[in-house]
Amino acid sequence: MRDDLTCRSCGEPGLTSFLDLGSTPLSDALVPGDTPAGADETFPLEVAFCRNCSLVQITEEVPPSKLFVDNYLYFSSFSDHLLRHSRENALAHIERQGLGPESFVVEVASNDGYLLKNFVEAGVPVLGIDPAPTQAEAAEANGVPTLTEFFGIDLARRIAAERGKADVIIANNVMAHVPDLNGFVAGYAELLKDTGVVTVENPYVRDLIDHGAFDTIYHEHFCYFSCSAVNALARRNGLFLNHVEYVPDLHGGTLRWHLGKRDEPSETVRSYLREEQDKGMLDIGYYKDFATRVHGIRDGLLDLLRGLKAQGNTIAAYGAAAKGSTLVNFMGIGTDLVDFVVDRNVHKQGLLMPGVHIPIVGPEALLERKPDYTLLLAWNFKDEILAQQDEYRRAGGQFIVPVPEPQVVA
Ligand code: JHZ
Repeated sequence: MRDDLTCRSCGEPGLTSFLDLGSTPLSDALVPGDTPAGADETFPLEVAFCRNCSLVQITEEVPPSKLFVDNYLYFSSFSDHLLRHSRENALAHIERQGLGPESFVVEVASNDGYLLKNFVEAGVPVLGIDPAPTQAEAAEANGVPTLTEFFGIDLARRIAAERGKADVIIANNVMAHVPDLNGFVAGYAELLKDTGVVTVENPYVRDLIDHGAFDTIYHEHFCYFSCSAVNALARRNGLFLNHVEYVPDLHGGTLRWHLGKRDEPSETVRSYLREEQDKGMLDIGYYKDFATRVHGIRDGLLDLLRGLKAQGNTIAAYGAAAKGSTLVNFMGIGTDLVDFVVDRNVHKQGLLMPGVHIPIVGPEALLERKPDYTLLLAWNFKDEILAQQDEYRRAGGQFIVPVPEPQVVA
């Protein structure tokens, strides 16, 4: 029990800790090639549960200005799968809400404009908000007007006053990144028209736990959401959870929550809330053996990698993802086991994975250097990456998928 902490959402005093991943560097803080070993700053990474509103959250709060502004290199447009998913999402909004030139769509954490560009193409006015300057610049170049700021209630008021209220607010993979959760959600309510809809996507904490996806826990992600936690959070801030969609093949299992100003829940809401209660997700018992399972994954993967190495195999990794950083740092996988990491994101190439300092290069290195095995750190894009690396696989290269349990895929 951490009596020194209160819940980020409901303010309940005391949180129950259930997993300690040690002290790790910031997952997206990739470092230059000449950084000396041991120089990276690390922060405790511990996960806890709120017995009142059931929100899963980390205990440490690294300031967002440290996490997202300097050297934040995540660009949404490097996955074809995510681009397709986002386009479908935009088209569904346009159709369902009957959006047109008089409408107004706002996206929080609009990154490089990967999603809003679809509305722009359809003639729907948009505004992107993202504090990361390089991504915001890329969005502007994509024709997506973008404010380089953190979203919260003050900015929501300012936009509402200057531009009017929004028909649609989209917030994908951002609600987990916010320390002041209530201020953030109150901002949605402030900016939304009475008839408008907010859609929020985030990995589902049920799947994180059930699939052993411990590596999606890192300092950028303050919270890990269930429907029950989102329902309570929305109501506390003037919104209602009205619909839930499940996207199984995105980030290991994602939910899209639809929030609005009227309380008109569809059957999906009742059914998810009931299921979470029936599964025991509102109780610490559900999370208790997670640490044991995570240690099992660590031991299994380290045994596998060390065994392969001892037999003379060469090993690389695919995806300098934030989750990859949690995994290699928690497990202590360095250049003694993995020679290099490949990543399609040109901004990451030439840098080193934080902490363990494995060099990052372009994906062509797999065919050039033909490692016998490649640890798939971006396992959430398994189908896309395996298909794209068909030639490497035909040349004998094999992938290792780390979760839910280490597995070799020829
Ligand atoms: P990816 C991201 O986490 C970012 P990360 C963020 N923190 C978040 O909240 C979660 O998602 C949900 C590369 N790649 O997206 C691109 C290829 O090289 O799984 C990325 O660097 N080739 C906001 O960072 C990395 O892999 C490819 O074909 O854990 C994937 O990172 C593809 C598809 C990706 O997430």
